[in-house]
Amino acid sequence: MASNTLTPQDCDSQIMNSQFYKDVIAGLGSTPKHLDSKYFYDAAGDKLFQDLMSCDEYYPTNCEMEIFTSQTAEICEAMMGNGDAFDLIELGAGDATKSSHLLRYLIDNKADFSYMPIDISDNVISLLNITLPVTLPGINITGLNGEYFDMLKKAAAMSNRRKVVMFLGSNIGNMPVADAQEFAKELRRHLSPGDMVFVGIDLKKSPKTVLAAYNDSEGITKQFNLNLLHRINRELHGNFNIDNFDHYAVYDPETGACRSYLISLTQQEVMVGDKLIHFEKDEYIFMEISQKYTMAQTEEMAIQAGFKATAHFTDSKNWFTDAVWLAV
Ligand code: AVJ
Repeated sequence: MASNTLTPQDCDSQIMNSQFYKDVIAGLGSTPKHLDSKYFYDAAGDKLFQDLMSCDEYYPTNCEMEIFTSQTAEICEAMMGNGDAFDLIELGAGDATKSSHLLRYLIDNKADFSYMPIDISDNVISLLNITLPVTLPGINITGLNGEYFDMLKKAAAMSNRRKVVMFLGSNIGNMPVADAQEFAKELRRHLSPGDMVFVGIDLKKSPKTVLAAYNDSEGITKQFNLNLLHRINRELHGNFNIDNFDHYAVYDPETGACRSYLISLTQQEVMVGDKLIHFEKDEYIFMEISQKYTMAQTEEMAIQAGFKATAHFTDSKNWFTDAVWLAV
C-alpha cells in the first residue's frame, strides 16, 4: 500500500480529532444537550439558508437589503468619513451579496479603500478573490481565511490605515447577550480610536413576526436545523434517524431571545463515531439562539464596549438596524 493512502482507521482518527467531532460529542454528552449553530453551514446548509433568505416570513435579509439599497449613499459617506484611506473589513463575508451594494458605490465614488473579507471557510475566500474583481472591476481585495480575531490581528499588521469593520445580517444575534457584549469588547480591543464598526442587528418587534421567521410554514427552518443531524451522519459516521426528530422554535418577547430546538420523538439510541448517545422521548437538543434587541440596548452595548453609536440606519418598518459604532 502506498504510504500516502489512508486506511479506514486513519480516516476515523482524522474524524475523531476534528473540532466538529469534539464539539458534537461534548454537546450531545451534556445535560441539556446542545449543538453549535455555526455548524449549520455546510454546502447543504448554505443552500437551505439561501432558500430561507428568499422566503417571505424570514424578514431580516429583506430588511437589511432595503437599508443598503435605499440608503447606500448615506451609509458609504459615513464609512468614508473625511475621505482618508481605509480598510473595509467584513466578518463572515459569505458571498458578499449584501455588501456588494456598498462596495459598488464606494468604487464609483473613488473611495480610497481596500476590501478585506474574513471568513472561516477557505472556499468562500478563494471564490471572492476570483469573482469580485469581475463583478466589481477596480476593487482592491485581500481575502483573509481564518478566525475573526486572528485575522483582525493580521489585518492590523498589514496596514495602519483606518479600519471599518462590517458585521452584517444579525450574525451577532447568534450569541447570547452576555457573549455579544464580550464580543463587542474584544472587537474594540482590536481597533484604535477613529476606527468604526458597522453592525447589523435585528430589533424587537411583534412576537408573531419573529416567531414566524424561525418557524416558517414551508418548513425550511426545520430542514435547516435537521440538516445538522444529516451533516453529522455524513461527516462523523452518525446514524441519526432524522424522522425521529422535530423542530421547535420559541420567542420570548421579554428577553428578546428566539431559540430553536430539535425534539426527540421517541426514546432512542444514536451512534456518532464510536459514541452511543441516548435520547429520552421528548428530550431536546438546543440548536440556536437568534437574539433580538431594542435600539436602546444596542446603544448601551456600544457604550459598554468603548464605542460611541454615531448613527443607525433602519428599514421602513423599523424591524432591523445597521448601526455605526465609532471607537473612542
Ligand atoms: C444567519 C445567524 C442571522 O439567526 O437569523 C435563520 C440564521 N437561523 N433562520 C438568524 C438563521 C434560522 C440567521 N443568521
